[in-house]
Amino acid sequence: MTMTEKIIKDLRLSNERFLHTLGVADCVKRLAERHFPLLSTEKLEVAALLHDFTKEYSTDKQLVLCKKYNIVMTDEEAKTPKLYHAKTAAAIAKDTYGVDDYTASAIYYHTTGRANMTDAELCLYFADYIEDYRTDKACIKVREYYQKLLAKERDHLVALKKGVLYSYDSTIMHLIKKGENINPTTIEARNQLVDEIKQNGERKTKNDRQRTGKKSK
Ligand code: DGI
Ligand code: FE
Ligand code: FE
Repeated sequence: MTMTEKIIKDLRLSNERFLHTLGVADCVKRLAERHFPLLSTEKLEVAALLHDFTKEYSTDKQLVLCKKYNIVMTDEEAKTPKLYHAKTAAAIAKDTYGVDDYTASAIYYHTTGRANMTDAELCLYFADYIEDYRTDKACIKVREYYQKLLAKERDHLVALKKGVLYSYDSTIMHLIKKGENINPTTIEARNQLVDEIKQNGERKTKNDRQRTGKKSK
């Protein structure tokens, strides 16, 4: 039995969550092939299959796992049970399935994202948002925005980064509307991408001006 077959057999998820998980596994491979061809798609597929492994566990069961694996949380995170599953799933991925730290970190940050994400973190975070089985409006909008950018941007990495930024904005606005707290990691991640995209744009404009001989204002 391969590792992916074993994980699929071990998953105890509702039908909807199971389909979402398969959707993420498919999407993460496509994202990696497009943007980061050197990444191991096998490892990413394992991360995708495990990313919501504990999502449907009760809060109590999650807390038991947090204790078992010495998962460190800020007081604020501790007040947000929706964030637990990413951390507990990452711990199980390492402990039970021998996933390496680099890959487990993609599971750990798949809900909040973080500033300066690794290539694997970017792929899993975004695949979780835009995979084909996601049908809510916000996800569809992010998916379509990213697809449009792929057609428009010469550098496809810019399309990915802008897509991720749009997803952060969407999540933050959704949480505000619902009167929920916002994890500072997501805010930091959002601000870092805003800076990165701005600097990228300025560098490109400068290079274009140098190529065309046009003076900058
Ligand atoms: O597990 P999934 O449903 O596939 O997706 P996910 O891991 O991105 O979790 C999404 C849920 O997490 C959604 O209900 C919003 C919630 N969430 C994400 N970031 C924050 C958050 N909730 C709070 N309160 N604060 C956050 O920063
Ligand atoms: Fe999740
Ligand atoms: Fe998910």
